[in-house]
Amino acid sequence: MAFSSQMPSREFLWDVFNRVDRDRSGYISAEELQVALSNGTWTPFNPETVRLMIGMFDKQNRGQVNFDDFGALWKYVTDWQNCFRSFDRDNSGNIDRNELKTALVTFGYRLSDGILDLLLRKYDRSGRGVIFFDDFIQCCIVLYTLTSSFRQYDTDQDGVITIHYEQFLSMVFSLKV
Ligand SMILES: [Ca+2]
Ligand SMILES: [Ca+2]
Repeated sequence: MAFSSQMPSREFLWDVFNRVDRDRSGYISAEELQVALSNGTWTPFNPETVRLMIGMFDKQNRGQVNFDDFGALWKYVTDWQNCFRSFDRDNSGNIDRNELKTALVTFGYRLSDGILDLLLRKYDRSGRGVIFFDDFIQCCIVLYTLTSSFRQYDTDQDGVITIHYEQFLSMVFSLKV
């Protein structure tokens, strides 16, 4: 895929869309997207990441993406690929602990080493202390979603919130993760 994050031509997108839409239904399902995406390993692309991405661009809430929404999805995936490559300093095809730390600081997170290790453990599916492309996206989306949710309650922005049990439940259950 191209390195540029500019929106490509409609013809180009139409061509990609038709290749991804294997059953020619006019919609890209989670299964079709999963087949089209590559995480640089021989393992299937993380289905949770696919589901999160379809959910973001599926305006009609059908669990599938039509051509109108596909351009935005294509750009989103391309931007993530560029982002991943830029943080994968040693071109190993994965993100190690130091690379993850740099990425999160660049995104504006101030997290302790304990949380960094927690994230690494949770999203390191190979057990080698590294995070692959698909899991990196999931990690960033979940972290972003949790942080946004926390900030809604942290009105004075001191990093501390006091919430009641039911507020906590509604906070957790309203999360799209
Ligand atoms: Ca289809
Ligand atoms: Ca690396």
